Amino acid sequence: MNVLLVRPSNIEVYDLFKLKTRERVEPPFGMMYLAAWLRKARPDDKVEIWDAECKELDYRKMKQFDVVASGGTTPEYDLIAEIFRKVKETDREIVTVAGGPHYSAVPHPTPNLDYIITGEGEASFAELVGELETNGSKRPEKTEVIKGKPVDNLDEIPFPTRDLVDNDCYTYMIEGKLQKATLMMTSRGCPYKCIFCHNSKFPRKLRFRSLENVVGEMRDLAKYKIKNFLFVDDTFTLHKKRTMELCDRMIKEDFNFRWACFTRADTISRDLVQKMEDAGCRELSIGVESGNQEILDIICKDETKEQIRKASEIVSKFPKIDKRSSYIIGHPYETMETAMETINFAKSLPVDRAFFNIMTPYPSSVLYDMAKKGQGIRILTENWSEYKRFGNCVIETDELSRDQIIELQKTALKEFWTQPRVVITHLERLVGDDAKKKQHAKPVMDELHGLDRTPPGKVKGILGVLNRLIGDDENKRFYNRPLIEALCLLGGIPVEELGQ
Ligand code: B12
Ligand code: SF4
Repeated sequence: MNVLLVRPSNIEVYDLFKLKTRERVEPPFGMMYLAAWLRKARPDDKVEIWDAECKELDYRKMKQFDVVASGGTTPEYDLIAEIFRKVKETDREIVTVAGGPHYSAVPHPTPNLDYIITGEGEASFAELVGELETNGSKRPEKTEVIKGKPVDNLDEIPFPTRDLVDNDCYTYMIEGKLQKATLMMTSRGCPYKCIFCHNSKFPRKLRFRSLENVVGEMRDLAKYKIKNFLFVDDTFTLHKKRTMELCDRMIKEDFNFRWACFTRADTISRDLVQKMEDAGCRELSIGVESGNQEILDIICKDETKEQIRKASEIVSKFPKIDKRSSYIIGHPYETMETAMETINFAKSLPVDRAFFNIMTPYPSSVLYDMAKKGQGIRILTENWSEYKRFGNCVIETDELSRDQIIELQKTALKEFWTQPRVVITHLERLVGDDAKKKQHAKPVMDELHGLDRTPPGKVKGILGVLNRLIGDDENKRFYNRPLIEALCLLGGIPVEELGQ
């Protein structure tokens, strides 16, 4: 059988960012796993992956395939539906299959779609391709839904098919530079049930790959000249001993990778972060979500503000690691006061980069069910393409309107990023050891020292210095983008005026 896996071009998902550019492109990882299993289960099949993020799709060439499959997240839904429409327009006989997080949550029959596989797709997709071969690619009258069977022993899944994609297309911001990078996943599942997350409604059984298997995949990365990656485990540091052992192996093998990961505050300890830094960790993302303990309890974060503060203090001692903390505005029962508590909590932590998302009730979460019932939060639209967390809002809470939530996101950006200490840290990073740059930035930094707030009247001057230090270095511009946007907001300057 000839099988094609297609990843949509999802740049449109990011349209609502002011700057309409993406700073990174991740590989179509789920599809690379599907292809890996298919090759193992059915070595005689021909399988290809086309990634519209890297290369425009050529629908005429699709005629050569028996099966075309695609999938993705909720805001990608319309893009995927359009792919299936065009596939069927090209040739109705091609069998279409969808999967991934959105279709798992909303497996509704759809025109142009023959099959949906929910959950982890590897084994069931290969099985379906086998059945299609046996029955001569017979298509069902109406979309048929198949429940995916997860693979228990993750070591049985071959490494994702990096040979089927153009690895040079994929990048990640590491050490302030956009670099060639890939994704790695050492475990599946998460024992927590934060109500806004996929895991709250569709928990995956927690499974770990053996360290030998993970290290084997890392050795394999040399073939593709890949030196950087993002671990996409839900919580990379879930089991401290295992994480320490993995880092020890990475150090012993002398891999010299630079990598990023997601974690939870309650899994952080000094010795662990030290080991991670030694093994090449250069970015740590912590989901803080809220600065109000009652809200943290409502969303089932299962964490205290104290734990978050302690973890932030620990990671602040590791200068090589970029700390990303993320917050959400628009939780169920959120009020102006609780949202401001979140903003002030973020400001009080010793972190210099914070990201504020607007709560979005993805249909794969318990939050969606609460929002449908109006439990402290309500859904305003089910137009899935609007389900993005930046600059758009599809909800209101009992106390906050949609517009107030959008405004609060801007307030958060402005309040956090224009703190003099945050501005100074970013200026210092741009200056580095360069004496000339230091001299140029010194007057502005001196003016900010000791202040609680950046005076709006100083914004133009700071932006001038920032722009000069950044010059035409796109990496530096991306890295400092939130700071630039926040300063523009504070100074009442349209971002577009800066020519970005
Ligand atoms: C890395 C990541 C990102 C990266 C890159 C994603 C990418 N590769 O394009 C970034 C940061 C850009 C990102 C952005 C967003 N993300 Co994200 N992301 C993830 C994360 C952490 C890992 C994804 C991954 O590689 N998983 C590993 C692979 C193996 O799993 P998988 O992709 O799910 O694939 C398996 C199955 O889904 C299925 N499958 C997948 N595709 C297909 C196709 C077919 C045909 C079949 C049969 C089966 C199938 O089989 C695969 C193998 O088992 C997941 C959480 C998670 N742990 O999975 C969230 C997750 C996918 N993201 C999510 C969300 C909400 C978003 C955003 C919408 C958030 C936003 N900013 O607005 C955006 C959307 C961007 C987009 N392009 O769609 C949600 C999706 C929920 C939903 N209902 O859609 C998740 C599940 C997080 C969560 N826990 O809720 N994300
Ligand atoms: S948000 Fe993170 S900790 Fe919470 S359930 Fe999802 S993956 Fe687990």
